[in-house]
Amino acid sequence: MKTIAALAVLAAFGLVASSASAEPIPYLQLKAGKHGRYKAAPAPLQLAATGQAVFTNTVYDSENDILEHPFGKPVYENPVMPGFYPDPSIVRTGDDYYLINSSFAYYPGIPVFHSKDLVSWQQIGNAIDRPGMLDFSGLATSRGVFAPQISYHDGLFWIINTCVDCKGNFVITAKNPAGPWSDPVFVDFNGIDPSILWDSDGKAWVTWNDAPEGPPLYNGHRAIWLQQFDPVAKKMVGPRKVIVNGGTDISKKPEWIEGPHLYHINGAYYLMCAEGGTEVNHSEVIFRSETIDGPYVPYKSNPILTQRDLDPKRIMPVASTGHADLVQTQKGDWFAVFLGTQPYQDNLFNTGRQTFMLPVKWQKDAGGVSWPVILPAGETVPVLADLPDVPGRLNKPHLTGSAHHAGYAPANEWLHIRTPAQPFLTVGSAGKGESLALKALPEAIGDVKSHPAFIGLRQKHVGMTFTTTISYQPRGDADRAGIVALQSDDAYVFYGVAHYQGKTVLEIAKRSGPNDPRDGVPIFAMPLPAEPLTITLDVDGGTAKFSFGKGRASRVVMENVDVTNLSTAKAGGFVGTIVGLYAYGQNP
Ligand code: 6LW
Repeated sequence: MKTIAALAVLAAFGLVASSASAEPIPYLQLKAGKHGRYKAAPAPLQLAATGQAVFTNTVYDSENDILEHPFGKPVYENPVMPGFYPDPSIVRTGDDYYLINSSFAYYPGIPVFHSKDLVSWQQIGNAIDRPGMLDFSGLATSRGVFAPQISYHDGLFWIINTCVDCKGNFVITAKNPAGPWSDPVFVDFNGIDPSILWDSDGKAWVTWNDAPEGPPLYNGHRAIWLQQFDPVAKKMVGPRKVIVNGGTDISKKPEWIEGPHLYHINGAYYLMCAEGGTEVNHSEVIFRSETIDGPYVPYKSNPILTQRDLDPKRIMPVASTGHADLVQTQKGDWFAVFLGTQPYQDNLFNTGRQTFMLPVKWQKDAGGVSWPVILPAGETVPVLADLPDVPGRLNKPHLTGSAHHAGYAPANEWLHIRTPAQPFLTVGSAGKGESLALKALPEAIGDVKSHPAFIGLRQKHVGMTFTTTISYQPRGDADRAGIVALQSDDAYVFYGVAHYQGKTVLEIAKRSGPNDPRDGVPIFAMPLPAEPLTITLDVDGGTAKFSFGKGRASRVVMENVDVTNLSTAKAGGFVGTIVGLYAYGQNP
């Protein structure tokens, strides 16, 4: 691997830094819209020549390893939502399905999706889309909003959720799931993963995961709690009670019972939970009770979903499946959405936990009692499954193995690291294309207290290309602007324009842990070849290639660079890689 010392050698490329681009470009200033933070407003603005990084021709492409699709009949592909979309929760009203996910400390938070056919999901908004709703300041990327649940009752959509390390459990409501959502009302209980059951007698009940009564007996000893909820006062009422202690069999020390969802189906209460922790031992289990407050009896054939017993060396594995939610179609069929991962090697994955979906079969036990089963023991999650039989079904295969974005559309998919403290993005047009101008704030990725000038998209597949044309003039040594692929403030890759010993350079830097410098360890630098400069990051599983220039004139500067620092196994946490644009300047 080349080091920063290679600078001088690479100067032999004969490539010299040019000065900043001279032509100012007319921009449209964007103002906060109804549901998004940025929406076009027709006020032209001249960009300041300094302190801004201007990105044009920004394109994201990604794909999974190629599958042979036997298209005998219409199928859909799993994951239905590739990329960092964990802890899915789903609800149906009439012919419309809505789904939400965890988004942790990214902003806007809690993406909201709509579907008519249960397989193609369009993002219609973000439930946390006003900076005043929740403040993610100072939170690591895997804190913030964990495992939200969406439900519908009496003309209103509800989300109940936890803001971890930022005030705890809260509810928000909306008439339209696209928004606007109400400001959070915090509710009085500790723990995480709350979920509401709107019971047929008009009562509402909340289940959640918290510490057990008394001291935990072993590591991972948790409990599922139940309490009534008053939706008018938005307060918990009556006694709270542990309905599952530890998990399916406390004598076996089950770990991390969590993500509870309670359903009232055919006169019985079914409590579905994740068990085993959200890594390779993850699973989904089911309990049943005749009455709301128990006793909740575990299914004898639990778990009803897991991949933990399968050969880890299987081809193209789906792993760590669990944390499911159920939905019933208009025709009465049941489906489960759940999270899973797609390791490219040895449980390494950079894409985070993704949303999968499978049909649910009801299985009768020896006593004639019915239980929902998502996947029989020992079976692998099928990558292809039959399209759900719903009125909105389109009779063609629905494939999710590739993705493409050009420019800033759709705006609601772009994420900030934490709630932005000030606007820094201007979206405008440059020539025929779109330009994204980032004010180079003195807020650094790598510093958890920062609100960096960064916008990014989820890496959705094992192979990804991100390219942009950048115009930026750094003015001091820490100044930089370019592409960042990020798993956390401690684990990221930077590729772009930086400043090194008084020179403007094209740099690659990697941060692989909290002990690495804030701006990462530079692994490559050369004098800036030209400006504006087109730079491309290609990721294939755990390795990356870095190049610049366009078409035939493009040049590879480094390849086979290890980017497993972006994997969950190495970086830790609950999120997935976000790739995007970053600008930092000490003197904006
Ligand atoms: C979530 C827990 C889990 O709160 O991971 O997979 C935690 N399940 O239920 C973070 O997503």
